[in-house]
Order: sequence, then structure tokens, then C-alpha cells
Amino acid sequence: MKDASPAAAPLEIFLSDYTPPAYLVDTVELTFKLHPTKTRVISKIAFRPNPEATDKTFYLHGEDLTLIRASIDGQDWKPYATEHGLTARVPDAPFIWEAEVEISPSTNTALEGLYMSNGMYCTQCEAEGFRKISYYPDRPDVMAVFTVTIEGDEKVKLSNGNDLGDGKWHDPHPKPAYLFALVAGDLVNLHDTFTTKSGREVDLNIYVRDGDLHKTPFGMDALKRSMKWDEDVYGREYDLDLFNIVAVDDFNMGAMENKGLNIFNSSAVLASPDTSTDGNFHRIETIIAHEYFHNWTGNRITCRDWFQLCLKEGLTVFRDQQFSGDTRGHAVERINDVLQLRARQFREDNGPLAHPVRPESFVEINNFYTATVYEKGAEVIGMLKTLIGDEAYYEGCDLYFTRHDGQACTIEDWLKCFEDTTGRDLTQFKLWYQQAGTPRVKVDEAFQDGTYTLTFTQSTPPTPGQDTKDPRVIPIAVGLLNDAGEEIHPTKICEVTDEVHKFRFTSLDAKPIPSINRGFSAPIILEREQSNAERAFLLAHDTDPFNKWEAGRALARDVMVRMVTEDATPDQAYLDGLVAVARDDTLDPGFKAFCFSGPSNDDIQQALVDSGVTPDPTKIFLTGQTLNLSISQAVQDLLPRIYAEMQVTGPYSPKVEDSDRRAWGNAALAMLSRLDGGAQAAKQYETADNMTQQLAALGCLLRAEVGENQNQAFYDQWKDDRLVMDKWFAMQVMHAKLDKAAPKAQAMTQHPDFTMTNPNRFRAVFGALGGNVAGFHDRSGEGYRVMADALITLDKINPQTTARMTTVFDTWRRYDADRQAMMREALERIKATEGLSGDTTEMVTRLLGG
Ligand code: B3K
Ligand code: ZN
Repeated sequence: MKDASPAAAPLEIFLSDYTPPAYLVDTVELTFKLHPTKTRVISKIAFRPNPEATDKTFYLHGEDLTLIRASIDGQDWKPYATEHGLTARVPDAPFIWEAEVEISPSTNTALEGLYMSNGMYCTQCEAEGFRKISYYPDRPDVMAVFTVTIEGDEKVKLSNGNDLGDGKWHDPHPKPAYLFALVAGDLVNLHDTFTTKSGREVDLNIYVRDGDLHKTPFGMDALKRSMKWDEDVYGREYDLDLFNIVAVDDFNMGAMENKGLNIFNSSAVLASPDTSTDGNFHRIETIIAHEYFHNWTGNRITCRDWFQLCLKEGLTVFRDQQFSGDTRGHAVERINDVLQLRARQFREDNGPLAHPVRPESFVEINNFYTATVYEKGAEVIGMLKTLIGDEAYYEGCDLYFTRHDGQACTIEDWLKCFEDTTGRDLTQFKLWYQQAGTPRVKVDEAFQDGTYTLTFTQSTPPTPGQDTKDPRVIPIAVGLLNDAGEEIHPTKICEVTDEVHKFRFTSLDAKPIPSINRGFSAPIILEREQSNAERAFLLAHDTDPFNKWEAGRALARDVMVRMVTEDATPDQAYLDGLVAVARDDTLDPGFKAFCFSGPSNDDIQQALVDSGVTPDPTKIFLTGQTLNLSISQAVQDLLPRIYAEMQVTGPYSPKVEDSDRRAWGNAALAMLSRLDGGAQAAKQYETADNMTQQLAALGCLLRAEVGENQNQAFYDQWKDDRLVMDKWFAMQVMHAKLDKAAPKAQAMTQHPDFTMTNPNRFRAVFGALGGNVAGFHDRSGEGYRVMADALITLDKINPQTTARMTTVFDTWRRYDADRQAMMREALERIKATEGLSGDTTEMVTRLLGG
């Protein structure tokens, strides 16, 4: 394992090298004497030898710690320490380790360990941040009972578990150090209670900075709904008397599931109609549910080692997706989830960063909190549920929760529960965890004498370190329609297990029209010759909402690809199809909005790459504009009515019925703006009484390049609200066209409100630059240069956020020679930076194919 020897520098570590910890911990007592630059952390740890260990070396991780004193069983002791940890000769019997270290939270800009954000102390320990707080065996399979004392003048002092008063906390549930948390600051809180199904009352709090209290009720409501859902669906009850959430402005990701003390990026919990969009409300609800669900899938049952990360993350994403589906409607949620999966995970799986859901090796685990581990990990759970059925799935989960409660587990432990309850051999299914790459499934069909035969041929392209792949088990849901658009066969799950696998449907009157991979039952790429007439038919008739949308999307992609490659004009059948969708009053507004959102620049690029064409992002962008104008003209007559009908009256509510209407209404506004130069959008901007409407209008105006006044007014109105300002920063870069994007991003870094130390603000500008595909890839290469400069600067401040942002370069091999050369040069320049962090070094090395 990493740090196995005291002098070890960051090394590649391997799943196959796992060994159990030499010493286990029963109890940990921590005392914090808080000070911005000289916090003292005093630890008293009860160790005992692990009877199962083969290697008996006592090793404690520790980084950026100044050791003041240490003792073993009361005897002062001078350890041998390196920059990564220390070793000691210790008794082969239980003993007490005590140590005092000094740390400096206010200069900790990496935001790992104990740090300060706007004057408050907070922590982030997953994955390996606890070692920046105290010497400790910082690995998830060492679980201990923590008691914490916090000394300081702050009004609020919080840690995990139960509040013993006077800054003292006790968490009765043994946990790994990555779930440790501490918060101290002058905070205010919204309080509520939840009564569990067994009748226990749990105190709930959301702690925020003064002035943000009005942004907490939605989060509290989402928390209570999540607690109820987990009881109803998975039978999981909360297990402490207190559950605290704290909002923090400077945070590397969305949120963290620390036991009983979830810490949230303020963008992932604070919501108000004035300052948050429908999308923000949705995201907040999802993240609150996700972190809460970790209490069972992650905290009560954790991971044996970090290779098993998907054990908690894939499962918890799957659970939060189920919750969102139950809350907001399964059809639109599934489309949303698949859009994300394709945009981020398929892209990752198809490039230099491809890795299995359970990686075999890593250098820096923070680089593996990826779409593959999370979103593909969730898809794998979904496929398991589809293959064994709902009842067996929940039975297996119950067994998992009882058999492994309080343990640190592996994927093998998880799968065994389902093998034991179903009697099914899941060896082949396990390949989903082991093999990287998105399977491609070619579909051939034949019809003869009333029998319709579907032949599936699966293959997975090579990925780094994995040249060949074995066939996986792939559950493909298939429905059949007749040419009147009626279902003629119940949806069947075709379990594809071989490289070539045939399925027969008999006693049919005529060749059916198949609807394949309904609900996106498997995360695969279907390769199928399909006419646009058939796509239009499925768009009109498929009863599976996912495939109905999918048909429209495939049609749109084909139209765009032909416009790009053949300079074709927009396809009339496609435009007619969209007019039919717009007119169809039986369709949900949210679904219509999705149908009109069309494929992204990145989607089209992928489609071009698949057909052997080198994508030109500029041309794709300009073609998209032409198509969007044609679509707007095609539905022109309907737009005023759609727009008027979708206006929501009464006070703002984030409920799905209203947010879907706003989504469709604002899609109509975007089309109107292409025709009226932004006149309607300017009106909406003036009258908007919530952020969704205000921001949508501003977006239309900026896209039409007429929103200068509103842009300034927006800034003046919201300049004191950090979260709204993040939106404003992002809008400036997102809507800057082509060669204007990179200079705009650069200019935004000179704005007085820009700061490199706040990850949200950095991501607002540079995430928007990376997301502005045509701007980032402008042929001048300025996008690459500006991005590389920013990453080189940020790496010294915050390696984790830097490393993550390098993924904007992951498609570099897809482009023409000039762009490739410029991107390679940018990556090499980052890599050659003196003192570059291990996090970023690993990423750019993998990106370059090293
Ligand atoms: N478990 C955390 C992620 C920690 C990331 C560390 N780099 C949040 C989540 O997945 O719920
Ligand atoms: Zn998670």
C-alpha cells in the first residue's frame, strides 16, 4: 500500500497488494485547541494488534503536521517521522498512543484536513485528509469510536455523533477517519425534528452564516423527505439523535457525508426562489438525499480500501436516482441521468482516463471520484436489479445491511449477498466492475415465417491497460410495436451473455418495429442501422418515454451530422416531428423541453468520431445555430401560445409541475429570442420574480448579444450574493462566442470579485470555458493557453480542484493535428511545471497517455 515504507513518495498502488492493518483502533480521543495558524491537536488512541495482520509494522499517516510530543503507554517517545508519516516499535499487545501536533488551518488552501472558510473552521477528510489533522492509520478499514473536545471562542462547535455540551462530542458508531468532521464558527441554524419509524425523535439542524437562514428551509424539507424515503423503500432508519448539516463557502466538491455532521458546499444546500434556479433546487435535493443515504451505504457499511469506492458511491448514486425518480417522475429523471452519463462517463470511458468502475491501481485516490465510479457504478446496480428483479434486489440489500453492518467491505461482499439470496452466479456480472470501456452492441434483425430474430453482437474497445475484454452480461429491454404504433409484445429483458446472442419473438403477423434498450436498461452504445423514418415513428409512438426521447435525439444527431458533413439543409421530417411534439398536449412540458434541447456540441463530435470524421467544433457550433434557427422558424406560430401557457402564476415553488412548465416556457423563450432579437426576453427579465426566470432571460439576451444593460443590472443587484455571482461569472464565459471565450475567461480573472481560492468561483469561470466547446477549442489555441495558465496557478493553491479541471483536455486526441499539437503542448507545459502536485501530475500523465 502507499506509504508502506516511511520514506515512500506517492507511488502507484494496487488493489492486489491489499493487506489488513497491523493495528486496530478501539477508541480515539481528540482535543482541538483552535487557532488560525497554530491549532493544537492532542490525540489519545487505544491500539491493539490485529490478529489477522501478516505485516506487523506500526505505521501512522501524517502530513503537514508539526509534532510537539508523543508517548506510548505514558512513556515519552521520539518517533522517526517523514513527510508522509511515522513508524515506531510498539508492544505486541494493546497500548495507548498519545501525541500533540500543531497545524495551520488558515493557510490550508488545499481544503483538505482542517481549514478555514470565511472565518469558520471546517474539515474535509475523505479520502486521505485526516492525516493532515493528526497522526493516524488513515485507511477506511480502521474503524474506531471517536470522542472529541473542541476548545475555542466560537459560538458553535460541532463534531460527529452526540453533543455532550461544552464543545464535547461522542460518536458511538465506530467509523473510519475519513468520516471525521469538525466545524466551529459563529453560525446560526434552522432547527427541526424527524420522528423515525420506530418512534425516536431526531433533532435536525442546518447551520449557516448569519444572513443565510432564509435559504435553509428547502434543504430541511429535502432532508426529512430523504429520511422518510429511506425508511419506506430500503427499511433504513437513522441511528443517532442528532443530524447536522453545515454550509461552507469554500469546498472542493458538492458535499460530504461525515457521520451525523454532513458538510456541504453552500451551493449544494442553500436555496431561495430569488437566488436559486429550478436546476439548483433539483441538485440540492439530490445531494442532500445522496449524503443522507450514505449513512447506511458508506457509513454503517464502509469500504475496505479505496479501490472499493464504488461500493458506497455507485450504490448511493443509484439510491439518490431512485429517490429523485419517485419524487419528480421517473421518465424525465431517467433522461436527465442518461444525459449526464453520456456527457461525462461515456466521454471518460472513451478516452485516456478510462478506468474500471473498480480501478486496479491509482496514485492519488482523489483522482478517482469520477463519473465512472459514481454514475457507471450506479448503472451497474440498476442492471443487477433488472437482472434479478425488484424483490430479490431488496432481499439482497437487506442481507447486505444485516450481514455487514459495522464492517468495511468489498464488491465481492456485496455481490455475495445477491448470490446467496438468488442462487445466481454473478461471476460474469462482476466484469462490469473490472472492465473499463463502454460496450458497443451491434443489432441485426431478421423476420421470417412469423418469427422475428434480434441478434446482438457485443464488443468493447481497448482502454488503457486493458487490450481485450470478455463478453459481459447485458440486460437489454426490448419492446415491439406494430406499424399502427401498438405494443405487440410485453417488454422483454434480453440477457445478452455471449459475444453473439440471438433472441426470437414468435407468432407475429408482420415484421415489428423494435424499441431496444428501453429505459436505457444497460449503459451501452447501440450500433444499429435505423432509418430516420423509423426514428420519427418511434418519436411519435414509442410508449417507453426514454426511447421516445432517444428516437428524437438520434434523429436530431443524424440531421446535424449531415448538415456538418454534407452541408445539408435541416431535415424537414425532423422539423415536422418537433412541430408534432410541440403540438401534442398529452406530453409533459418537461419532456417537451428535453426533446427540444437537442444534442450537445460534444454529442455531435462523438457521432462524427464514430463515423470516422474529425470534428471541427467551430463548424458544429455554427451549424447548431443554423439548425436552432430553423427549428425556431418551424414552430414560430406556436411559440407565443406555448410561452403564454407555460407562465406560472402565484408564488414560486420548485415543485416539478411548475419547474417543468418553466423549462418548456423558457425553451420557447430561447426560440422566440432567435426570431425577435430578444424583445420577449427583455420583458421577462424586467418582470421576473425568481432566479429561474431572470437567469433564463439573461441567457437569451446574452446569446443574442443584446443584454449589456441587463448584464450590468444583474451584477449590481446580486454582487453581494456569492452563489448568484458564481452564476454571473459563468454566464459571461458561457455566452462568449468562439474566439471571444478565452479572452473573456482571462478578463474575468481580473474582476475584483474573482478569487482563485474559492473553488466555486474558479469553476464558474474555467468550468464555463471548458463547457463552451467551440470557445475552448477555438482554432487560435487561446482556450488551451488560458486554461493551462489558470491550472498552473491554481495547482499551487488547490491541487484537488486543479487535477479535476484537467479533464477538460481528455478529448484532445479527437481533433485535427493543429488542435492536438496545441493541447499536447498545454498538457506538457502543465506537466513540466516545477513543484506540480502529485494529483495534477497523475492526471496530466494519464491524459498524455503515459
Ligand atoms: N464522499 C464525498 C466525496 C469525497 C471526495 C473526496 N475527494 C461526497 C459524496 O460522494 O457523497
Ligand atoms: Zn457519495
